[in-house]
Amino acid sequence: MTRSAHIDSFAREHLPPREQWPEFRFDLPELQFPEQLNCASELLDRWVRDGEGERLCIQGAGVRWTYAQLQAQVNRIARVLVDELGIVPGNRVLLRGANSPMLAACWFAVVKAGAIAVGSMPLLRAKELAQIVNKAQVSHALCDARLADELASAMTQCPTLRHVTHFHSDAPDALEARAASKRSAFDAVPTAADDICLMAFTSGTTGTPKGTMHFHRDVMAACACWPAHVLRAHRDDRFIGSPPLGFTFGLGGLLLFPLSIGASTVLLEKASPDVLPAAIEQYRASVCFTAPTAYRAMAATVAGHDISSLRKCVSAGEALPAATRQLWKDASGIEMIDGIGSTELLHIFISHTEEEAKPGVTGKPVPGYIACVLDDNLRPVPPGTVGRLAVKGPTGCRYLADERQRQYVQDGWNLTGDAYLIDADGYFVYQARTDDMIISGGYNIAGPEVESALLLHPAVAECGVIGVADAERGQIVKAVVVVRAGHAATPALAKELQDFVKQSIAPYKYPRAIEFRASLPRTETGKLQRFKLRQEAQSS
Ligand code: 3UK
Repeated sequence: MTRSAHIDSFAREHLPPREQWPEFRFDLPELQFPEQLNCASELLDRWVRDGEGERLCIQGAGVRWTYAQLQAQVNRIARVLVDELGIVPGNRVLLRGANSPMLAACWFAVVKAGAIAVGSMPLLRAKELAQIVNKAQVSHALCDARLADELASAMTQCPTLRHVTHFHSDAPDALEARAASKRSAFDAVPTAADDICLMAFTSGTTGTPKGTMHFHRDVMAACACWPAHVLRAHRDDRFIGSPPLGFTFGLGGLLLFPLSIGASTVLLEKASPDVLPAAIEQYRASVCFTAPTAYRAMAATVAGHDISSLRKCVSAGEALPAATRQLWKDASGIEMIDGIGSTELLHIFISHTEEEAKPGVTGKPVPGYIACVLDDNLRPVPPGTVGRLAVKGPTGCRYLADERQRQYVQDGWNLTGDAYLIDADGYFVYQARTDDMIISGGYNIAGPEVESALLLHPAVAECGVIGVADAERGQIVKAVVVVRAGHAATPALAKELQDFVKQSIAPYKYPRAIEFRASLPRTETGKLQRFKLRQEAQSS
């Protein structure tokens, strides 16, 4: 066994007890990893070593780096971390900034130096930052100078955080200036395959953030499964998209996966649906990662742009409604790849290739993973029956010192909190988050199914469906609807929408209440916050 390279053993000591780990499976030949593995070195240094250093690697924020240039920058930053900031293997380093080449270089420098990269979302406020920093006992932060204030105010409540270094700054003590004076050679710390390299926090809807911990091996496993077997991009592809690198959807899709095949990536600070089509045109991007609502919004605007370079589009984070798949196909000619992933499992574990796409369903287990649908006693349910989604594979949930480990992992299965069924063809069909199922008049109703039905109506731009308390039925189905420009939010439209739903799905599922709004509450990762809609319905 290769010994851990971690000198600071905090993360290892706070892994869940072994008996609470999920079962890990390494069923594919490509999932056999050496005992000593540094994923930063595997993903980056390998190309330079193999004579591919001149390949384009990363673009954005006015930067265009080859693999060799990114490696040189990473090595200089790693020298600053180790020689000046005193980082030792196993230390937790907070990374904070909008997506950019420099943020990516910081991620690689931290991991190459054997430390642990702790991602954060740019919009987090001091209170949330302090929760993460304290939970992970973060000692150092690398922070975009423009986001310095919120971290500075968090620091007053963060005794472990000793060093904050800013980047994207001309200041003499900024990371750029310090790195510029360093040598561009740095040997990766020879970490063990099961040393932790990454902590990703997931907020959920209630309670304090949960920190998931991933090994160097997990990063390589994520690259070996979904990207190789489902996405099937090639080395001349240019990746682009919106999810932040602090969200594992973005970290994988926009950084780890392109580098794992020697392709290039475009990291944009702003990649909202109003600017993404122009960026695709400008960079001639070919593989796009974003959320279902963004594809829906872009479907209306891409006509004005040359997006002919685009050949693969990935949707994740939320269920992809059939109507959105069709709208995007009509607008771009591209059949989307949908995939469900989670922070706990690092990336996508159920998905489908373009050829296997089936509207309204997520797909089948990605090679390397197995999945099933279980009842409340963790017994498999027959096809067509709704139950709890359960997954096993080479990656899985290990929360940092958290009692909620016992909820996510039971009997060796990762239970994602999603209600699913398996259809007659073996496809996994998303129903709702388990907590979001609506029970009305004795029927179980999945809000997203009603949303999908509403989204087929031309007047509906976006919608969210929840259950609200009702004396007679327990709950009734309520739809909160944002109308498309040019349509009036009238009682007549509400009636029309109700009739429209009754015609496409079982009539008992129709929304008995409809409210029109200008926008819906969403997380920074684009997820609809149904709990907020519920809270608002309760208090009104
Ligand atoms: C939901 C989906 C239906 C589902 C993520 C890709 O979203 C990611 O991670 P999170 O931890 O949330 C996980 C939960 O989000 N979900 C995600 N994708 C889909 N539901 N269809 C989908 N395609 O409830 C899941 O349990 O924020 C997604 C890659 C990495 C990720 N971290």
